Formats: sequence, C-alpha cells, structure tokens
Amino acid sequence: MTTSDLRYPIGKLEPGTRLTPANRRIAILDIAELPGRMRDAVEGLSDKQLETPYRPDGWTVRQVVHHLADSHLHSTIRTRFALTLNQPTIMAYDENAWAQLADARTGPLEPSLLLLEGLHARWAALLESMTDADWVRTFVHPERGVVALDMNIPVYVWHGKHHTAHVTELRKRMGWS
Ligand code: NI
Repeated sequence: MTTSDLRYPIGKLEPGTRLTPANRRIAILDIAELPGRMRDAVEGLSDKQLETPYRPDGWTVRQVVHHLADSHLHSTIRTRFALTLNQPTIMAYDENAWAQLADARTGPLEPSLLLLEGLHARWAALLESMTDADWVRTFVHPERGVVALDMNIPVYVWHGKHHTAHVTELRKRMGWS
C-alpha cells in the first residue's frame, strides 16, 4: 500500500464539485451524521492507540479528531460570514501548527466530539434553511480565491469522511476490533 493510499483512503475530491439542488439533501445528511460516525470510529480506543499515527509521519488519531473540530469550526464560521456579509475575505489558518498545539496533541477526545456534535447540528440546520440564492453566496479564501457555498460544502462532506476513514482504516490495518 502506498503512502498516498494511506493518506487518501477515500481518494481526493473531484475539483470543482458543486452541489445541485437534487443532492443538497444527501450532503446535509452527511454533515448531520459526521459526528456520530467519528464517535463510532474512535469508540473504545486506548490512549496508546490514540497516540498512533494513521500513516508514517502523519497525525495521531487524537490529532485527527481535534483537527476535524478545528477545521469544521472554521468552515461553519465561513458559511455564516458568507450568508451575512457581501463576499467577505475569510482567514486561513495553519492546520499543521494548530495540530501541534498542546490540547490538540495531548487533550482528551470528548471535548472535540461534543463540539462536533453541537457544531454539526447547527450547521445542518442552517444549511437546511438556505435558499437557492444562499447556496451561491461566496467568500474569498486568501489562497483559494472566490468560493461559493455550493462548492465549499462538498469539500467538508468529503473532509469528514476522509478523516473518519483514516481512523477506520488504521483500525482495520492494526487489527483493532
Ligand atoms: Ni483535514
């Protein structure tokens, strides 16, 4: 198995993927279900298992879970900025530096699992309420340029599954039941 397979267990997202009105519902369901899927993925893992990198030189399981909370906090805030300001410029963040902060390296998972549950419940409710005009609202990402919400949400649907698969694939590979 190559490093790329370990790093991208579900493959990369097709660039330029946009949600259509027909597949919004599935995406919103995925957003709503992510916290439960990640909670199931880490269920019963010991501290030692949580300290295991999901790939050589990769983040530990613990860092992956905290990263998901950090990343999706940003994304829900970006969604809200796009809905309430005229094409705002949002702030990028250094995800690797955040993953090295003490709480992300060593902190218990439960606060991030609870955070994801609350965050995604509100995010899904917000997405559910959005009109066709809302879905094409935009923000400016300093590195990625202009991003519409119907392009951004598929990224985070993919992102949740991508990191959950890091944990489930590691469990399979290590024979952790
Ligand atoms: Ni990520």
